[in-house]
Amino acid sequence: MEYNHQEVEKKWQKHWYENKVFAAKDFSDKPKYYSLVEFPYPSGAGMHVGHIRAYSSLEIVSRKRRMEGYNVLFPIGFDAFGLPTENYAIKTGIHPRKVTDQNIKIFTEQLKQTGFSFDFDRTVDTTDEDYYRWTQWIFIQLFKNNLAYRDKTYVNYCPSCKVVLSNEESQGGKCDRCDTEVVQKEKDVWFLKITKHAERLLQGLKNLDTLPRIKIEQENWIGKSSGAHVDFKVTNTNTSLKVYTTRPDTLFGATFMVIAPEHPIIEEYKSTIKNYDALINYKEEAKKKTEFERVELAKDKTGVLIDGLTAINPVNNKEIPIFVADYVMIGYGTGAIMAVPAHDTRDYEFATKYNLEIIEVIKGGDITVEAYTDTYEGILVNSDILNELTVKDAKEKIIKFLEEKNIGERTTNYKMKDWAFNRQRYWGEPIPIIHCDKCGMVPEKEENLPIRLPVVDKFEPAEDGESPLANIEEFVNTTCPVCGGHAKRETDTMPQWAGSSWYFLRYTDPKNNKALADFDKLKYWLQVDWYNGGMEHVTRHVIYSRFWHQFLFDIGVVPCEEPYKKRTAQGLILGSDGDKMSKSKGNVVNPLEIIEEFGADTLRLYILFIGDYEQSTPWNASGVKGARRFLDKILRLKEKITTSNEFSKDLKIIMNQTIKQVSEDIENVKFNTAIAKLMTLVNEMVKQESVSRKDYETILKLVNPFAPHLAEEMWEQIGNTEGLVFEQWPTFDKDSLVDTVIEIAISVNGKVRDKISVNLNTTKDELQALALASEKAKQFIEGKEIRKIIVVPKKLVNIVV
Ligand code: ANZ
Ligand code: ZN
Repeated sequence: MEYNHQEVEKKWQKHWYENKVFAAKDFSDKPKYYSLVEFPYPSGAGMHVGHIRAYSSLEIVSRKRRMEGYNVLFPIGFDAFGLPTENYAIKTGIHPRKVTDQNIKIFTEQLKQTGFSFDFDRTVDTTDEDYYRWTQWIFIQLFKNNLAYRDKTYVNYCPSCKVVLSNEESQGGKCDRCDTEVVQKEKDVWFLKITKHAERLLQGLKNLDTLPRIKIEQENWIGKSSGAHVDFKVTNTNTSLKVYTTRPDTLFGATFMVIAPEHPIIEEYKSTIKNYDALINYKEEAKKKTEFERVELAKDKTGVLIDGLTAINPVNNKEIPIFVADYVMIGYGTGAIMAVPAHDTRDYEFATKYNLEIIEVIKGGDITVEAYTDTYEGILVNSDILNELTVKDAKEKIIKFLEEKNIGERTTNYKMKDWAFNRQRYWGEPIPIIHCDKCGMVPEKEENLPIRLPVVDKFEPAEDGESPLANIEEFVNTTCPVCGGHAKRETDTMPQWAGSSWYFLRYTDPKNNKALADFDKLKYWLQVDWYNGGMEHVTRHVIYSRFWHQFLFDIGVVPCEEPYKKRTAQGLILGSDGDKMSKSKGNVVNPLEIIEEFGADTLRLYILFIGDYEQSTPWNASGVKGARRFLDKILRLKEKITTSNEFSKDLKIIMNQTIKQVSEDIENVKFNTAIAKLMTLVNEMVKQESVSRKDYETILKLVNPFAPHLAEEMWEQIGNTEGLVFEQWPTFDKDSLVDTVIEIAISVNGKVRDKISVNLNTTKDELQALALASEKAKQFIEGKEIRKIIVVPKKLVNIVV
């Protein structure tokens, strides 16, 4: 029998989507389940296999949940602001709005061709005016609550994309999008004060159900450390240099200080410093390096001694030199450090290079070779009041000492920085702020939202990196919402992360025009029960959206403090050569070709069978055919089903085992082993002369989340009139998971006269008794003398008469 996948898949897709079978129902009595996948950027290239893998986990879970009786919200949308569309617009002159609409249409078609059970009526598009109106509204609330501010600072700037990048977007010192080396540029920047939430973002991780590595990445990003501030007096002045240190216990080993090239004390003591020009030159050089180069890469530490200023170590009153070096960052801690070369690797390298004093204060290493950085075993030496103490005790003691003497205090620090939140690009949400000469910066009136992007036909940023909106008079000139006078609009737009920081809220009420979403609907649907997405978004998008959510909770807009209950991340699909799929390598697999040739079900199955879901795994074309053969086998099994509503005797155990394993594997994102088990079961079924109706219905139900078109079709072909979507998920019988009952033959004088079923562990004596009690055997024993009874365990009992 040939399976016409094209016809069958179209038929079911039409049925599902036209009848809105997957529509989530607000306030239904069923328990709710909110499964969320990271929404795609609708690029012109359309869907690739990576998208399918990313959505498949919760596609399977959502289909299973519906069968378990849940009211499931499984939405999808489009994160459509951003550079690729804008760059395409610059190249072709086609307006980004038009490009976006086209791409969304294509993408939606492709998602439907794959059979995803999304609720397509709740689709959101971050570039839609009715959507970004609320993104702007949130920005205004942040501004009013002092969590959005403007400042002049050095920012990461990509000279090729001509945009300011956040730290998150320039990890490794390279532009996230084009890989160009990032440079530091002084700019007027909008910041969101995410650092205010650092501790809450850390605490909120405690209840997040996720893999340790996902938690650790977020923890490292937040980067909490605890230590102390210590004041070092600058010799012969009233000023002191404050440092942040995680190792106040090593204070007696601090033999010099290092400040960042941008440290303000250089300007303050310009006239006292004899080599001011050299310091300025050094600062200019440092500007050319990225933070990554300054902190991580530079094996060869550079620096300049400040000639004319020295400091006093407050615990031993020794005069120590002060250096300027670019391995100290102005934006972290206080921008100044006490250097302890004996126990800090960077300080050690620096001290060796400049021949500075190295004093051992922790016993245990060999400081003539390298810095000794272990803090677990060490005991303090050369440290006066701290001698003989452990590192831990020494820390406590010195902090108390510093606090008593008023020269320092206990402090906590976070590596995380405020979030640079503006871009000089066209295709983004305009920042809804107005600059008035009289009133300063004021937010646009909420009733005037959205501030629409003006329709233009030139999208390029100006050469100096100004936003293209700055050239549009009608946009820029406006009246001040406070005094009514002439004022100018902010012309920068928001970064792409804005729209994705709250989209999951909009899904609960996508068409609301009075609020970003109705509070009761939010209350019904939140939290997101399970969120799946890319590992690379764990530190950026997930932290950003948690920050916005916590803020919205604080101002009473959402009902819970944390948005997500559980988070997983899929691995990449690599090309068959093991490299990352890319056009230039020619190893990209087009999912639509596979859907065309083998069917969406085959593709879905194969993508989940390919390897462990959370690991990267290469593509393998021959595996696709194997997936298709599995489906063909299921199809052919229909020919041999009986009417029985019991499991076939020979299949009962494996049926129960499969139900158990598939159910559990899905919850543990072990889709590959779930499918392997289903394959084993189907092979067993193929071997049988017949299979019961119950056997067949069960395999269809179990396969349904993976290959829903075929499952629905066969379900209908065997006479069911209601679809599989809300059929009950199979349950297993605990007592039928292992084969415990065996058959024993009872023979008289070597001839089999009866067969009995006994438990596997029945003893020899019991077997003998059971044999003698057999009515059938009795007929041949009656009136005769029993000479011998031979028991072969697990096989037979022979009675010799
Ligand atoms: C003395 C010391 C002795 C340090 C020692 C470390 C080891 P984390 O854990 O990352 O927070 N530091 C402080 N501010 C800095 C800045 N702006 N740029 C570069 N380095 C800076 O690191 C805190 C430690 O990093 C601080 O503790 C300081 O060096 C350095 F055996 O102080 B430590
Ligand atoms: Zn004004």
